[in-house]
Amino acid sequence: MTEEIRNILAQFSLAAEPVSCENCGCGHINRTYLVQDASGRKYILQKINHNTFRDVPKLMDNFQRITAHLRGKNRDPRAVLTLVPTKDASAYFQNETGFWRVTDFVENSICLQQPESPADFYESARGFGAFQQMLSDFPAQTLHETIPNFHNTPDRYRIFHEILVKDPVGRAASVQPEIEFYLAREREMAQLQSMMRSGELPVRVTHNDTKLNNVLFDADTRKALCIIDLDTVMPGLSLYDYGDSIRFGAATAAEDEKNLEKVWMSEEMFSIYTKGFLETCPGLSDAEIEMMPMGAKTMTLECGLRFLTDYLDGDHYFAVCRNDQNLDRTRTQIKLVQDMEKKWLQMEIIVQEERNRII
Ligand code: ADP
Ligand code: GN1
Ligand code: MG
Repeated sequence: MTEEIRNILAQFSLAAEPVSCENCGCGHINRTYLVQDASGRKYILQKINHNTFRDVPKLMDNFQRITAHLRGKNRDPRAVLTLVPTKDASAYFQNETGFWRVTDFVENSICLQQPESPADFYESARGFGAFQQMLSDFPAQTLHETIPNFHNTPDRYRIFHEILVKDPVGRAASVQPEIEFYLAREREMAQLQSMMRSGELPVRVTHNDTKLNNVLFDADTRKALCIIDLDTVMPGLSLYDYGDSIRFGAATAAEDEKNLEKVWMSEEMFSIYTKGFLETCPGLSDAEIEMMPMGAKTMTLECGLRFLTDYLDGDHYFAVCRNDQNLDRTRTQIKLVQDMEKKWLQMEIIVQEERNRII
């Protein structure tokens, strides 16, 4: 354990002296460590990415209010993230390097990078659907926007155009087909935002980052146990959560897979996730359900656009551990969108079938 980490942990009310601290998880944004103390209790220490989240006090205010609300609806303490306060009762500690927080490690849980079976993906859908349902009576407008315009796809295009014009690291010429792909779909990708503005799609409290590795499963029952990574919980559309899960978990290969022949969207996974989400989130409107295929496509396209923008900008936003990783990520997302376009009619039929099954 480094001296810095030891000093940071000394600020928090751990049950006993910390004895070990190691890197943990595969998140692209925060730095995450698994800590153990002399009593054997485990914790998660995180350095919150201050470049991504500009107002950490407000973010932590959201975190505390959301977890308090969820705690009122769950009997199992492991089902909701629990903050460990600092010795002066703050939710986070700030030093010269940034902002730090500690939560209890969720014991006897597993975190998957890809579903190992359709049942895993179904359980994740039930976890995220229930999360949204439990927050349906939380006043969305009182939450801070931790990243303004996070899923405003037209605004993501605006930033893309800006970077494209600047081409700061001279990469644009080498990725013309990818750039063309996104430009060709710019108009269509404004649909969710315009339906939100017109009131056709309701604003809810949403998680906004519903990758499979942001839900912990119970190691014994393999059921969804705890939704984590709450930094982006803010007002949004249900389709952001539904769509982002499909983008990640219905893909047949890793987000940065180089061999695109291995990458497509599994209809079986699409179907099972839709079923789990509809079952646990009964308050969805007809328009929200009808737009589910569009939610999946928009979130997949937007994420790929963000990877490409970051690649053109010189890889500053998403953590990378090798050259061209953001470009590989872009290409898998393009392949997924192309596959969804081919399977569009089937996706619409699956959504209708799953909905009819529930009614
Ligand atoms: P990021 O924003 O970087 O994705 P996360 O909050 O998702 O950060 O944490 C990264 C990883 O750390 C998770 O995918 C999970 O494996 C692990 N993790 C985070 N919090 C906990 C927790 N309370 N208990 C167990 N594992 C956790
Ligand atoms: C980031 O933090 P993490 O790894 O769960 C990103 C998401 C992207 C995702 C792509 C705050 O999620 O929006 O969809 O990477 N989070 C943020 O893997 O930008
Ligand atoms: Mg995460």
